[in-house]
Amino acid sequence: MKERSTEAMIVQALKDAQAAGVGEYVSGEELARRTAITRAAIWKHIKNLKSRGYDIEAVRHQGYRLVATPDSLSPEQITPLLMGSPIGANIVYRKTVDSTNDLAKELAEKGAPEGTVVIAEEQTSGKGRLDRGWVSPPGGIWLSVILRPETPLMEAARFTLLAAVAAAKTIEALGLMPEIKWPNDILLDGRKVSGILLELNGQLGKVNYLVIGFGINANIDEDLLPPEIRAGATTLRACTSRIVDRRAIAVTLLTQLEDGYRQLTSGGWDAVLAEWTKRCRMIGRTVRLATFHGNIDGEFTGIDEFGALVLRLPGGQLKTFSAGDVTLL
Ligand code: BT5
Repeated sequence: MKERSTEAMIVQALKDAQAAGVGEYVSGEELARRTAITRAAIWKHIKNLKSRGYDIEAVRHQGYRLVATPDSLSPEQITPLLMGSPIGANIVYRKTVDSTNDLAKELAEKGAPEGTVVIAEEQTSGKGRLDRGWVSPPGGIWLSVILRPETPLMEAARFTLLAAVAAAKTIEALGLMPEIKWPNDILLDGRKVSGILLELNGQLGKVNYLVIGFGINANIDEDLLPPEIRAGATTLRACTSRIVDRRAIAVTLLTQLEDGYRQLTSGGWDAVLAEWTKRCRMIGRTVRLATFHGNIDGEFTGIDEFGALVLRLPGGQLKTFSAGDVTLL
């Protein structure tokens, strides 16, 4: 018990230095003075902390610096759990970023390899679709993946559906029953727990790169969501009544994406679509689709080969849509 309280004091001292930003290092002498133990004992505690997942850097003549706490989604925490999965082999980690999708696109332009993942603890201007925002306070999982599939531009939307399946399976691993809402929402009890934003760069007929951004409301404090969003949103913490392990969730997500990506790029679209369809409760029901050109009501009959939504209009005619927001009527 005594050991734990000494270690808590050490962590606090390192966090204070991190917050102050000056140098960020705390010398062994200083830590020994604060905790009233020897420098050798400090070293032993630092080793303990490291074994508990704290990433602490020790530099001769400077001291110790806290790089990451166990809950962080830093590569030090994530990489060992990924066990060599190509997606996540290269992780770019930021405490704060405007948008992981924007940073991922910037890196993709500069030639970042397929499988590069950008993760941030917080986004200051997280993006949704159609210039909407995505509120991203600390405690969530905000990450973007760069993929470079050999695929025609027309089929790029298949990857949004694949991403939704990966996110849904990840949430199911927590014992929850998510629902997918076309094209990219993951709902729990009818409220949004995760959103996906696919952005792409391509030339006529060919994709250069895709950036798939995942936002998962893991442990975020719902009070940090603006009231108008709060009503339609939920978090994994609220749905499980416990603090969830963000690292394990991020790793499951990347592994699920990797599996699905292999499947999809080796001719497995039908299987991906079946996984998607099974989790979409709107199929066969009458929905309203809000598009740029107004609302259209019809029966949601399914998804076509390009990932577009197929509606049966009141006259019986089938029509496909590649963008819009659906609600049940
Ligand atoms: C989405 O857009 O759902 C895509 C969200 C993608 C976010 C990820 S986070 C990592 C990566 N980097 C980024 O910058 N973005 C991606 P859409 O379907 O347009 O939904 C956006 C709407 O969801 C907003 O207009 C709000 O109403 C609502 N919303 C915003 N923040 C939310 C949150 N944290 N939880 C639930 N709903 C939210």
